[in-house]
Amino acid sequence: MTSEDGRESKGPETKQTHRLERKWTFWFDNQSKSKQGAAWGTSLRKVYTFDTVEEFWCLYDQIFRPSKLPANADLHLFKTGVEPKWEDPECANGGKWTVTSSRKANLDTMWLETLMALIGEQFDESDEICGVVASVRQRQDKLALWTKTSTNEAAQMSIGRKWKEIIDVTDKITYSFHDDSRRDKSIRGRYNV
Ligand code: MGP
Repeated sequence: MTSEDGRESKGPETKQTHRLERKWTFWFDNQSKSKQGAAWGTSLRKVYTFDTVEEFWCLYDQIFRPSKLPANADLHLFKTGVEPKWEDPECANGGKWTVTSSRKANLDTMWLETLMALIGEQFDESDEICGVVASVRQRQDKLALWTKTSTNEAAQMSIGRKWKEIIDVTDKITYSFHDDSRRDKSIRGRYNV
């Protein structure tokens, strides 16, 4: 449709959408459903890829809330093309900042604040970010922000500080290397902020 001044105008039924800087993908892993002894990752599923603000809110309203999940389930939002696995080339040399939560309401709020910060590109080192994982566990729920280059301490510290501001956390949080988690579960964090 063309208006009188010659510019393209949208028809009455066309809704305007707001495109994000990049594409993001939600993943879901319901480990409570996976068979005993099954290899890690067999229940991990890619759920939905989006690149507009409108799709994000639609998805968030309908399903993507950690408090709705059963125990032992994980929900992920990762950059499209990056798989939420240590084995993915973007994650292989990376690590994660982890924050725990004992209240479901709190987990939901921190999750939403993190999602908005990611899709809104609020981190200065956005190239360093892989994605975020919400894990519902019997003991304690947690959120983990995965980043790409674990040895780049300056970048990780900056991301950790910014993340704490975003989710309004004042307690110390810890960064662990995927390499350590892979090799030896007893090795704890490498950086604290
Ligand atoms: P987890 O899901 O990060 O911790 O890893 P969880 O379930 O909260 O349990 P916790 O007791 O360690 O706190 C749990 C286990 O899943 C790891 O020790 C690995 O055996 C396996 N695992 C987790 N991840 C993220 C991966 C991965 O990316 N690749 C592979 N191969 N195994 C993984």
